[in-house]
Amino acid sequence: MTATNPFTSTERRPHVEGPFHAHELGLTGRNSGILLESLRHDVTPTGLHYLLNHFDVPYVPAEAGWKVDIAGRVRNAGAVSLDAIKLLPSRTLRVTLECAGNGRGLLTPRYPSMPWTGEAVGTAEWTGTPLRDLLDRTGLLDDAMEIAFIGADRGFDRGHEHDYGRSLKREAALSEDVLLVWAMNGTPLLPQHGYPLRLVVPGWYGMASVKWLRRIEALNKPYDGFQQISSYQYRPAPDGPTTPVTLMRVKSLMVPPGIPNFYTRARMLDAGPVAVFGRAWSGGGVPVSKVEVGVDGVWREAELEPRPGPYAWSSWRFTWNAAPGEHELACRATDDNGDTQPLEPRWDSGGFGNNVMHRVQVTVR
Ligand SMILES: Nc1nc2c(c(=O)[nH]1)N[C@H]1C(S)=C(S)[C@@H](COP(=O)(O)O)O[C@H]1N2
Ligand SMILES: [Mo]
Repeated sequence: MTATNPFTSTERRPHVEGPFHAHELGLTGRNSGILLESLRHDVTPTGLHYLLNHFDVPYVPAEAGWKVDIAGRVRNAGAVSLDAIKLLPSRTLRVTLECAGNGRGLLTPRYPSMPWTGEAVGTAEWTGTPLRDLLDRTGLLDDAMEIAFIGADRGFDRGHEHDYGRSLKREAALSEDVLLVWAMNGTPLLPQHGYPLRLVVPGWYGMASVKWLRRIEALNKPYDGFQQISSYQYRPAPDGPTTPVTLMRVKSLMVPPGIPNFYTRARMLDAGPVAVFGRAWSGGGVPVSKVEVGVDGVWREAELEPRPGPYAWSSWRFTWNAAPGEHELACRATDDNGDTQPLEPRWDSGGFGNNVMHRVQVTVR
């Protein structure tokens, strides 16, 4: 690879194979995934929730004085204080969030970015004001077709300097489930999760849920921020057409049974009945209809619990009669749209939306 100046090069980074680059390892040190064993918790303890920050976490010592600028195609533009937002009616929603890049590190070749394997997911109780209530008070003009959300973090990607920002179409933004959130699991947001205010867009991949929210702009044309049009686009062929990344795809994960090998994370367990436990979810409020567990390629249906809310993962259970030897366990979910997790990763140029089945290698003694 020829050395290019990352502040001026607007090229997409060339795909790589094999060993992970020091820059990828640097990103895995900054952005953590859930520990698979903590899938047991219905609500992920806050410190175990996954994390994805593109730039630096803004230093916000206190929420006093935090304001959100409301601008663009609205009747009443101006700054609204967080205090005023908190006085509006609030809701708490249990939401499973997953990073759109989850599984990127499993693709060959892969795009050099955060090389998630499968752990970029978590479920939290998010408390905030429906965005709709704020927009109703602000008054959207008839020609406002998109609402953009801008965070307080800024950086460069592929030569573009920008504040992290994303938009929603007017109709999506006006759903009562899109929240301006100030609390996670009953306590103020942690700095790394967007303190003091963030957006949470249930059912969507995580990139839509803009943290450190400081500006809301109503637009009469499509938002053209970098994270909207240049990143977060599916590209099944490197130079082919793109489609925007939006709702989460159906997915499942299991708590790896037994005890781990420290380095490989392969599992060791005793022969006999094993209670295998996991989670499954899909996007857009679509329920999971079925989870199957594969033992050495033979699939059987798991017992699926009803989900506790339209945006929260479901739990599932499966009893495996483990016989001595080497085995591969796998799980895959299907949702009410009839979408099923693929057995092989679907390649994507930017590494988005990889919802391949989850596989775990097990030694039974
Ligand atoms: N301002 C801002 N918001 C952001 C991001 C960011 O880097 N900056 N990352 C997004 C991405 S890609 C994801 S997956 C989620 C992660 O949210 P979490 O770190 O609270 O789990 O935040 C989203 N919101
Ligand atoms: Mo993400």
